[in-house]
Amino acid sequence: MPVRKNVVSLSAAERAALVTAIKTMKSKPDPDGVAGNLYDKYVLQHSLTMRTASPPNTDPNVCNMAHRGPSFCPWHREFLRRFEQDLGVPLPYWDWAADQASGSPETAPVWGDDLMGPNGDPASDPVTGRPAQAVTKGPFAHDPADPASWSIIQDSGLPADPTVPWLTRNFGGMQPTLPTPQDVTATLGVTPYDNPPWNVGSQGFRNNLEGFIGPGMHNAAHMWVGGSMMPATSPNDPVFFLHHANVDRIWANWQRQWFKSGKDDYLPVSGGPTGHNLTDGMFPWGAPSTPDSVLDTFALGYWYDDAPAPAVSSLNPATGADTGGDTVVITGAGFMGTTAVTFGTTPASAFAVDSDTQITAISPAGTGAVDVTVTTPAGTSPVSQADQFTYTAATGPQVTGISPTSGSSAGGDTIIITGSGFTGATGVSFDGTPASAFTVDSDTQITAISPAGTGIAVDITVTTPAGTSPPSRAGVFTYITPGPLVTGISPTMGSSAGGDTVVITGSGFTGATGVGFDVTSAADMTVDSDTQITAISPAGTGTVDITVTTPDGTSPASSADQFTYM
Ligand SMILES: [Cu+2]
Repeated sequence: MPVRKNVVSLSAAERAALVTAIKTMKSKPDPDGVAGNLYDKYVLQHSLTMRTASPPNTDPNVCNMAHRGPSFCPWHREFLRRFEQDLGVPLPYWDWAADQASGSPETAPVWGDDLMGPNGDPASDPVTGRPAQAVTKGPFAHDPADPASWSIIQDSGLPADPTVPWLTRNFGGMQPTLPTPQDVTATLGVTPYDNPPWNVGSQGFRNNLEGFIGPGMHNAAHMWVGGSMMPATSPNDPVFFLHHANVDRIWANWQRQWFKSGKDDYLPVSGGPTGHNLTDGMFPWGAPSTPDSVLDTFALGYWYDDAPAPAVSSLNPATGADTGGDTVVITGAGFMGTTAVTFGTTPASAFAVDSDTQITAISPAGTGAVDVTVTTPAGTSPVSQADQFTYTAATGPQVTGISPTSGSSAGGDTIIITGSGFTGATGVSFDGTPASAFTVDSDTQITAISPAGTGIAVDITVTTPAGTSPPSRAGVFTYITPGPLVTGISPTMGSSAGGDTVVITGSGFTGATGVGFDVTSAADMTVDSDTQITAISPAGTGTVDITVTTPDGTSPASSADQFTYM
């Protein structure tokens, strides 16, 4: 699974592979046959989406299919996911707030000649037709003499752009500074995700991150770069994708910060503009590309290099019975997306991720001292003194199994109870009702006779002078009401004169003493097996229930036993 790295962390080989992959997309065809090449497909798709209002026939500057509304975050996540698949290498992100904090964002590594290339040249060149602010160095400089050089495109639905085909940038010209780390922290603190009227005028995290309110964030970074990053065709500048990976990373960190707090949900579920509700198909892809489908980056198969690996800082309690079954609260960090919790090498019997910093787990059986570890796609928690769980020998009796696990509600069944600490047992209980009789066969086995019972599932417990066994899943006994049950008849119709052969299927038929067609007894009957009776119908009219009577009772009437006279 790809890890999206900070662009400053890329190796020279990774920088070269990224630039090659981007330029290669310009030489591949658009599979849709709309744009001139695979890269430009994304330029036109972004521009068209930005020009398409939501709801339809309103103003796209109030809300469009991917901006100025709730789907801003999920739409660009899906857009980048598709682009990254076509790119073939993981997208890095441009952490503009860190560059701003460095004091010289215009010379940050992202603008190196082996990455995105530098700011535009303020001077124009009438000889070549080069406009002011054209990028003249690096991999994405346009050169009219070199057909393989980087060319940007026009969207015919937009006003003509005289700079095309030159990539232009104008650092700080429109917007003097990039957002700061403090701006990022403040934005991460905003909840809920979004609010009515679900557009450019909304309060909430999304509109702060998009930048129409608050410190400007996404919008401010577009404007600080300027030039080709300004119009709806902004993916013309490949830094668009590094910028939006950073925007997506901030959303992922917001999702982690508020994970399971009740404030982390995507909004709206419904009632918002078309394409912006939780399960709306997003423009232009449609379902299954919905906001709901992109909420979990782990599920999408990627995450960012600042996603914390899990770490365990404490257990409560840190000790438990060697038979397992104890509830253990695990505290730490980086638990979002947990795929496994282990006690030593044994998986927890069960676990629930309560928040990014807490997991509740049920201990498996074990011995001695073991490390409790948590695994997410981002890694497994390192073992430490803080994660040690110590098993202690259970005192008193323990039930670890029963056989059979079910019996008659009339009682009288022989139940073998296995476990430990049974020597000297003074009582065996079925949910409070004493066993009719029991024999301690050994320290690990008791034979008990079930009492009559009415409960569906009851706990069998053993009491000795050392205590009573705790109820456990292994000791649950199910009472079954005995008696015959009819589950089918064939045929389901016959003559009103009687004399038809009817095969009755079901259970508990052994020892049957009668078959009724309502209140009239069958003319004849043969018990073929415990699950089948062959009967001869008596004369009758209308629709009747066929019932079977044994010494345990009479089968209840049901739709499965209905026979119609014709
Ligand atoms: Cu956009």
